[in-house]
Amino acid sequence: MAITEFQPADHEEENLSDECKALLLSFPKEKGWRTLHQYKFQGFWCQAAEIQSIMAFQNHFQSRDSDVVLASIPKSGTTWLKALAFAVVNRHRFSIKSHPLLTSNPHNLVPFLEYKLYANNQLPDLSTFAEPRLFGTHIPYPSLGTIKKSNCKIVYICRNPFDTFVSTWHFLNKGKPQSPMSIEEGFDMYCKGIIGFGPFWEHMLGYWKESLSRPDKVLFLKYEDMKEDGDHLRRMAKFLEHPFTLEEKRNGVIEEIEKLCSFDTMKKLDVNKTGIFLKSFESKSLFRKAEVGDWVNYLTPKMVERLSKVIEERLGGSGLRFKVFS
Ligand code: PPS
Repeated sequence: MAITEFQPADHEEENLSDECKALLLSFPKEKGWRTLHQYKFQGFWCQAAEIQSIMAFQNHFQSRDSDVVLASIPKSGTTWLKALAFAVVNRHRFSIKSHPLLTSNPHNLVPFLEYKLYANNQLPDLSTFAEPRLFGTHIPYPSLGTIKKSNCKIVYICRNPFDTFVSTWHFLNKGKPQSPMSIEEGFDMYCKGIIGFGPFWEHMLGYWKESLSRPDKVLFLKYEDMKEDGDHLRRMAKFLEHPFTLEEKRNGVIEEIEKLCSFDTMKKLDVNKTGIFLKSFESKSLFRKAEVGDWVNYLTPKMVERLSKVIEERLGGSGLRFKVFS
């Protein structure tokens, strides 16, 4: 197929390699949320620039057994998970008072494989990273390349689809105030599965099933449970082979980390009020409300009925259940 047939839709598509442009011609294409188009690549929806990064990641990344991979579909609590995991595995390196999380956004401390490390035609030198190396990703489980073959640990955070949708809709519209997408249109696409790294049900099921068959390698956390109590932090520390000692528990280390990574603390930090992450996003857009059940303020009864049906059809029988009210 001639590469010249590929018509870039926006500046993000202009910077693609010829190989990527040629491939895009063969992929199903839909209207994008943030970019003009999104494409179906390896069974999930993705923007063109990310497809190029993911292919580079799949060709070059060599996972180590000691790696820690923090996975999620966007707007499920990724930022929070990154902060918690970074604080847990590095707790002997930094004191709470001068902690890097007070001056850096979690996305800068735990880089995304697809948005950062392999973005913009880069091949990163990861040999200098301190062990355990912490990486973030939205890539679905089947497309994780060597991560699937290694014995590294994966922590997945999952959020109920109602709140995830509302959070996504707000976040993506913030990035394009001139041409916002209506909630009705966004909701229709979400229910059809046409959302970055989705369908959401396939993303969740990929990690859910893996967590059931390899519980020592994949930890499946739920945002709503995490909001309820600190047990998730103890579980995650144990899973990552950095369990809290009795002395740490007595000295309140778990509570200290919880407070450091809490929404209220992080939202108020200067770095998160004024900073930028991933080149063009305002860090403050990562910290909106952080509530369980905020969807009741946005979705009509018809929308709730439709999404409930999708969840039942796609996830019913899997054992995966969601808490949707606080
Ligand atoms: S991203 O862009 O995919 O990394 O976004 P992500 O972090 O996954 O999701 C953003 C939502 O998470 C809320 N948030 C938090 N909840 C609890 N604790 C902490 N520390 C925290 N930080 C961010 C954030 O407010 C977004 O949810 P909504 O419902 O939009 O408020």
